[in-house]
Amino acid sequence: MIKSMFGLFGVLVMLMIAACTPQSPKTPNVVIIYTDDLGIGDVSCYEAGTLNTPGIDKMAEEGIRFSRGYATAATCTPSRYSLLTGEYPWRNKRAAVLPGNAALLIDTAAATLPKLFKENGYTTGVVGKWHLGLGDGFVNWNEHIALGANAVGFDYSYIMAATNDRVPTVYVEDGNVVNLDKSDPIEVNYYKNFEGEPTGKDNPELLKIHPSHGHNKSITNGISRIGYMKGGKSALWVDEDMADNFLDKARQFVSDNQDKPFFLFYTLHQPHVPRVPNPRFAGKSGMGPRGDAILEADWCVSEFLKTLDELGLSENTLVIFSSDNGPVIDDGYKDQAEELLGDHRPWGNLRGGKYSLYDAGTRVPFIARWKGEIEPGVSDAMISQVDFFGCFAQMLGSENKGPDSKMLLPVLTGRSDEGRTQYITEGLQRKLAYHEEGWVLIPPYEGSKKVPWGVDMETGFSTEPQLYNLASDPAQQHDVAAEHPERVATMMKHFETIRDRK
Ligand code: NG6
Ligand code: CA
Repeated sequence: MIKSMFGLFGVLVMLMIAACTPQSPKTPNVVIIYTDDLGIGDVSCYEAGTLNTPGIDKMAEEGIRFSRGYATAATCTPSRYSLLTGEYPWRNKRAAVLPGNAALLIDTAAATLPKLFKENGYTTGVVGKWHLGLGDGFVNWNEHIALGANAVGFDYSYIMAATNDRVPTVYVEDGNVVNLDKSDPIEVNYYKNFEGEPTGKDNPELLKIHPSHGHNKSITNGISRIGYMKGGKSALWVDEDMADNFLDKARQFVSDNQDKPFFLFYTLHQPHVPRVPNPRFAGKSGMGPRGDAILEADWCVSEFLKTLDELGLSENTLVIFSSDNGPVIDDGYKDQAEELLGDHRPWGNLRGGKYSLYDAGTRVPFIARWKGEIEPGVSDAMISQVDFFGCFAQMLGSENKGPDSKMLLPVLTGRSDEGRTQYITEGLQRKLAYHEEGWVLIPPYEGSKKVPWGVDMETGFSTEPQLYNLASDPAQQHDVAAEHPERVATMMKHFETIRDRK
């Protein structure tokens, strides 16, 4: 009797100790799959467009789909900057769409998301589009480039320097141009062509895809780009193979690191221009290359997730899917995106798109899947990519998270609906919109109401303040600023306080 009472007592003591000991933080693998210019209506589980994306939809069925998930900006570089630093992009003067020869944007001394993972024993990798600068502003592509992804926290990097429409059109692996023949050195210039080199402008007969605006400089693979480039023939990429290539590298990274925790930032180039999917996808969407490129991206997502399954990693890997900014139809090449769009609505039921301060500029597909941990469903809580840093700091028990990031792990994993109540998005020319409790205020701005080059898109600028109730008017059809002067004034104050915070 005494013995069994002791036994019971022992069990109670053990239970009490277990209850008091802080739970050791969970350390799943983390993968962020990031598309380029994919709209909220381009993904069929968001129920707006007419394209079918079964791979992404399946991921959403197995995870949590956010109806109010945001990028920080309506263009690429600023959104990526925030995702990796936890800081709003407009706090950094250089965080604008960068040319392919721009210096590394992120300070090597700054705290970053990959560094957070690294400090916690993870192996970190980035595969795909970078667009955050390389080198010191005078990069020599023919030597090792030390200042790059690896200098801001990634153990492994296999990237394109900027975008698929900007030179240099080569891959860079851990700071070295892949397949470079040193006897044919690469030179890059964003102002002046190299003597004797053809351009899209002067040699349209060499092109298989023609520009509609801009994009008429150096030619790679029959496609003229932004910027001039010479040499590096053996290293030039083939656009049709890009998706397969990045997918292979992403899978390889996972397979190489399957026995230890890893963080992978897998950044797809689709459906950014030039839209050149593999011939396997040509004609599959009936919407021309833009739709086909999205189907290709969808296939990449499902193939990648299959790899996690095959390696038995799906229960131990938190996968996030999102996009760097909203959709655009004609972004510089004559690829029939406009003509073949039909009833498809890449922006869903929202207003605007890429470059715009209206909501489709930054409200993007946003899904998180962690089999066995995240209960499948839909969340209407507001969450941003700038919060990833905070979420993972919380997961790993770290205080450091970047200045504008919020610790929203319970929201990301579907355990709470208490998302953001305040948020700032960036449109063109560093102009900002302020969200608060389901309302959005666009302060007055001078400037063109339309994107001032060939893109058919509203900037969102107006010389009068605009106020929309996103809860009742998600399509932003009714500007109610005149009816709510007090709300406009209060929101303006709150906006300025956050904006001017040091
Ligand atoms: C614009 C390009 C556009 C795209 C964009 C960046 C022209 C006329 N337009 O300047 O095609 O490259 O920059 O897109 O050059 S992003 O998704 O990387 O932000
Ligand atoms: Ca983009």
